[in-house]
Amino acid sequence: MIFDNKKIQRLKKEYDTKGYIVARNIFDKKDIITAGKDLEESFLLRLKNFKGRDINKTKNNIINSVHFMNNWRWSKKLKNNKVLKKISSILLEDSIKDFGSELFAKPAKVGLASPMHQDNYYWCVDNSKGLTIWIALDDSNEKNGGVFYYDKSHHFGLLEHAQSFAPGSSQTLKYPKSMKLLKKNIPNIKRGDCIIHNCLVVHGSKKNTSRHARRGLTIRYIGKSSKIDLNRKKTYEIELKNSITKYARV
Ligand SMILES: O=C(O)CCC(=O)C(=O)O
Repeated sequence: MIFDNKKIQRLKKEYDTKGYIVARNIFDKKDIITAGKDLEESFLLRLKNFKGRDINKTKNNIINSVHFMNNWRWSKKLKNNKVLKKISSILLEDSIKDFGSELFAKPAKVGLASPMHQDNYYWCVDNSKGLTIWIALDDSNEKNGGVFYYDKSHHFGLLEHAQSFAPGSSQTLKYPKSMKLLKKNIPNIKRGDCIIHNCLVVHGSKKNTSRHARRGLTIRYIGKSSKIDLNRKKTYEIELKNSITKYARV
């Protein structure tokens, strides 16, 4: 796909309207396959015995999510994609600042759900200029717990959240029924495609009960002019601590 200015402006319009877009064929498929192999055969193996709040496992001890992927060489490589950087800056209407990288590995049969949420409830970015680039390391769709979105939900601003007690996704919307007003969509995407979503759009994913893994690597950017609201961050950290303590007891 060619991402000329006209195409990018069209994507921006869609992003502003819906809160997310799908960008296909940004990466070389071969690179994504190599990255996926490196993840399984090297990076995740090294984390096997890692303990701490930044990694979450299923009940049978398979890694479900990793919240510090910045050091993985493939995160660095994929993050360097010039087209992605240009699109991100245009969508944010600002220069971009790196805001970390995560893995949602969602293994076959046992992959955990992510309750519906807005990323900015976790991030606490004061001006809400933030986005996530969700890169599909496997095909992702309704059958294997693909990410769902509520179209236009970013227009609601930051919504109230409550503790979810789900490992790796501690927060969820306090009033989920409010989303019934909106259209729910699960983009059907192929390995190497990506979804770019606004940090205020409501999204989540169901369990993966299929025979196929559904690995998504996220790269996140905020605006250069953005600051972290430290009071809100403090509240969130307390909620997270409570959630982890309670989860550890069950
Ligand atoms: O990959 C998933 O299942 C959830 C992703 C997510 O919540 C996010 O990228 O913020």
